[in-house]
Amino acid sequence: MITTVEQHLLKQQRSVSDATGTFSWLLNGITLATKMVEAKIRMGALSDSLGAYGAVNVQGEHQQKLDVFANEALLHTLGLRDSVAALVSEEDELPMMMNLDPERGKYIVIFDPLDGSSNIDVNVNVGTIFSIHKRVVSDKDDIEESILQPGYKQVAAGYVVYGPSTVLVYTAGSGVHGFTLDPRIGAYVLSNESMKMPEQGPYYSTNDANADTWPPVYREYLAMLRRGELGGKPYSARYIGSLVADFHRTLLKGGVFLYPPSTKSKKGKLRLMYEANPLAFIAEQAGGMAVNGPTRIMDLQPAHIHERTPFIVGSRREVEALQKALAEAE
Ligand code: P6P
Repeated sequence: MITTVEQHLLKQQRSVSDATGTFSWLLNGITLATKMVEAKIRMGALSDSLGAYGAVNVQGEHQQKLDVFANEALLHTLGLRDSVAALVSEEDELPMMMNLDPERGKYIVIFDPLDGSSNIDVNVNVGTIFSIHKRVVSDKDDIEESILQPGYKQVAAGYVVYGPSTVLVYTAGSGVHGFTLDPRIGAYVLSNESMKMPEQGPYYSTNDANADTWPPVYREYLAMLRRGELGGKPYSARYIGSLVADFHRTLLKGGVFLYPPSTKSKKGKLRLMYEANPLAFIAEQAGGMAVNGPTRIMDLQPAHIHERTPFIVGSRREVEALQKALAEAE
């Protein structure tokens, strides 16, 4: 008998005291939007949705048509959820205020609607990433305080990787669970319950074209992995250049993904709120680790919604070895 993501979440929700159907209805909005995106991606060049949209987003990136479609799909489906107080999107400069009634607008949803979209035209995996916070109820009820929460306060996080199959991975704080979209019935069906990241993996994943701009300790660390000095065999390299795909492989096979700081960008390239934090939550729930170098990603206090961070995520063995190397290099 199959278990859909909705059934799985409701079963989980029963174990969370103050949870109501509101949260599963919220997640349902996200999964619906990803099915709309998947349908477009699946058509590839046969749909009218490949190529550039002809505008530049807040990140200064040329938007692809699918970036805009994915963003609009999420804004539409989540906009219909009464429980959403505010939405934050990689594609939009400012948060979108929705239901500010503190009695009903209980959640903040933060998302990268289509990460890695430059890969679409070459038929490479792309992904949707989401992070969910509970609204902070305080006397001043400052919605900004509810939006700029550190990652350890997330109530849920997940991603969908669109590839040979379409896979949803999420955590609501009780382990990491994977679902595969069954196109015959249009439902995400449980395929990997309680996913665990291997203690150590065979791969490192990074864009080493940037190696000359990194702090030297990162070059020395990767050379150590290549020589097999962390125990086990010498490492192999895997880099897809699509964060969700590189992360998903690391979750399943183990190893380490790195986007280090560089002289080009001291704070790295990846974004804290809708890339690093949600993937860090999943990594930790699966037994892995996620740091910016010295500091745990989920302990970082965000200063603004699009801030960037160096991002190293993966198996405990590799991340701890990097932190040791950084401490010794100080
Ligand atoms: P680089 C895609 O543009 C992205 O945001 C992530 O999906 C990916 O991990 C990273 O950038 C790749 O960056 O500099 O290696 O091309």
